[in-house]
Amino acid sequence: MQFDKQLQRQLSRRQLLKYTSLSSMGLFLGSCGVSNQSSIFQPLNQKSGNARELFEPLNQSIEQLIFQAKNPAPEYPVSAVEPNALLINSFGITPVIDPNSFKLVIDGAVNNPMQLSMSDIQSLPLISMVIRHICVEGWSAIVQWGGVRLYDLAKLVQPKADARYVYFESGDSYYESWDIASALHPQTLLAYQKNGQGISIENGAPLRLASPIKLGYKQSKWVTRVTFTNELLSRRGYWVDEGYEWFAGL
Ligand SMILES: Nc1nc2c(c(=O)[nH]1)N[C@H]1C(S)=C(S)[C@@H](COP(=O)(O)O)O[C@H]1N2
Ligand SMILES: [Mo]
Repeated sequence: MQFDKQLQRQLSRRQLLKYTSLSSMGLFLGSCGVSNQSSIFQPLNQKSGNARELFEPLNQSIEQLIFQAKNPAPEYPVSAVEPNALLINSFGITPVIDPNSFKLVIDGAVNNPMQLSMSDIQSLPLISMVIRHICVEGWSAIVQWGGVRLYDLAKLVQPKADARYVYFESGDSYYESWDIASALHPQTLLAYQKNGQGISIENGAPLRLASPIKLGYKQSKWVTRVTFTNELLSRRGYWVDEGYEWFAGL
């Protein structure tokens, strides 16, 4: 995969230069997205000061699971976008999250738990894809999403070898869980753009899941926390716990 090689090159160059502080991340990855030189990746624990440790490839056991994942889902040209077809579908309140103070927590079965600001996230490669969003309520929409691959975030936090699931908590108390292969699939993004603009609050700002390999109810909006686990907990998903299928693959 071309993009992975690119990221790998950037990261190994960084390793060669033996940067020990993550505060230089914005400088390096700035060419790929919005640069933010003052940003630092804020570790949740003491372990993480060392860039070498953070930018290693994922461990073999997890890479194998990802390669077993199925082929890419279809993408569309930008001209196919249906700007009005994406209906807002939220079970309850619409949380308003201040993007300036927001920190995405990534924790659980990982070696380097982190809290990332939107600037940190936007200094990682910006991936854009035009995909079909499908809601089980009988509507679909071709949407362009822009954001960061969960795979790239996983490279920072380094899931442990026995991590198998990823939990997503949302600002409206929605929750979801995914198998790790689908979560780290190259087309699974934490998106902050929709149809070329900043994502609206109703569509899940500042960060929402977007992936063409899962049904609409798996695409959590207002994601505040990503937790890797080695087992599936009884609380599996807001709609899943009402009887909808857990895997919900397309
Ligand atoms: N946090 C949260 N995420 C959510 C939902 C929700 O109610 N809360 N609804 C889901 C459903 S059923 C669908 S189809 C999509 C709809 O996304 P949209 O409102 O941006 O069109 O969001 C999904 N993600
Ligand atoms: Mo949905």
